[in-house]
Amino acid sequence: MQEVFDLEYEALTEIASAGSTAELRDLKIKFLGNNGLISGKLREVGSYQGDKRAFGQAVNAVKGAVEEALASREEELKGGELAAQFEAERIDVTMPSRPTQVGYEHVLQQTMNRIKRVLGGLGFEYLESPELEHFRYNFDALNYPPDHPAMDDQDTFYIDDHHVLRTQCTALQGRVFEEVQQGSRTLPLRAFTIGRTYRNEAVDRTHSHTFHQVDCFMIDEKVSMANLKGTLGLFAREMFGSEVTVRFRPDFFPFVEPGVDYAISTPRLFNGKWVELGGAGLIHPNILENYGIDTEKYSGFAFGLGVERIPMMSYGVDDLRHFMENDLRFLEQFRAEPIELK
Ligand code: FA5
Repeated sequence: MQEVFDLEYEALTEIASAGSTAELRDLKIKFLGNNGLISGKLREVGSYQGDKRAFGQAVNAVKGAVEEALASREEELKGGELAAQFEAERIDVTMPSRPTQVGYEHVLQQTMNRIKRVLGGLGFEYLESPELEHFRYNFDALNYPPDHPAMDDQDTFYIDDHHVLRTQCTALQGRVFEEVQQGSRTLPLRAFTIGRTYRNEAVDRTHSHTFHQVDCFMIDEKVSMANLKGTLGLFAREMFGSEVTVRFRPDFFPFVEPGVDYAISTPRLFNGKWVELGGAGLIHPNILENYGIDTEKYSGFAFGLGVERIPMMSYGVDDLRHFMENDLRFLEQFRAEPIELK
């Protein structure tokens, strides 16, 4: 019988000194589990040599006492553990927060916004235009004779026999002149578009198969090369600052007569080297006449520029591929207004 009391003493002492609920679980198995010490004693009752009844009662009493001790010690330990867990997981509300990442518009988008502001300020209306274009707007409407070699300069991606990924934003002209012809748009007019342009071209520092152009034109009475030069001079100063110099040299495009190429130079960049931004000229009278516009009364100018060339010149970027590669180390240098989250 003494061994039963010894067992009770051992169990209660170990329970009292258990330091965690995990330890308690082990003790419960040790004493009360199927193969536990107290369960073993209960099995001995039947074969006990002596007062079986008193032995059985004693073992049961020990079992009850151990169960009770386990339960109350578990309560104590649980409370402490929960408090420790809360302490460990306490949130310090006074800690400074992590800075939120703010998005910025891509440098090309910033440039296009700027162009829109400058040309919009000069009274030109911004018009959207399709990237997938009818062959006739991209070429035929622009006075390209069929199979003219000038089209080879703008070899492109054909979608089918009649549709191409546009090679030049000048393709907008035919669409607008059609509206004039149909009477839904009146003269004088000033319009421009900006968008993605495609050519089947080998990629190098200054050329890509996918790039952006701004194309702008006006028709009014007595529009001359002086108006064109004045507009492009002003555009250059607005975009690049007052020290910029502008150069025009004769060039050929089927849709202008005379035609020029348009280059700028600034002492700040590329050692003042001339960089060609695009082409320009007076809209070819053939085109105006094709759309029923009276060339005795009206004339027009047009110009088309590569958008990538503009930030290249503003920031001294010597390779246009940087604009397409989406390397944040490059793009994060051009932070204008953060994008407004809606
Ligand atoms: C044209 O595309 C004419 N439509 C411009 C024009 C409009 C002339 C109106 C007269 C009147 P050009 O092929 O030169 O012209 O291209 C104009 C500009 O687009 C180039 O000066 C250059 O800045 C840019 N550009 C042309 N090809 C590429 C290319 N592969 N990658 C990047 N920019 C290009």
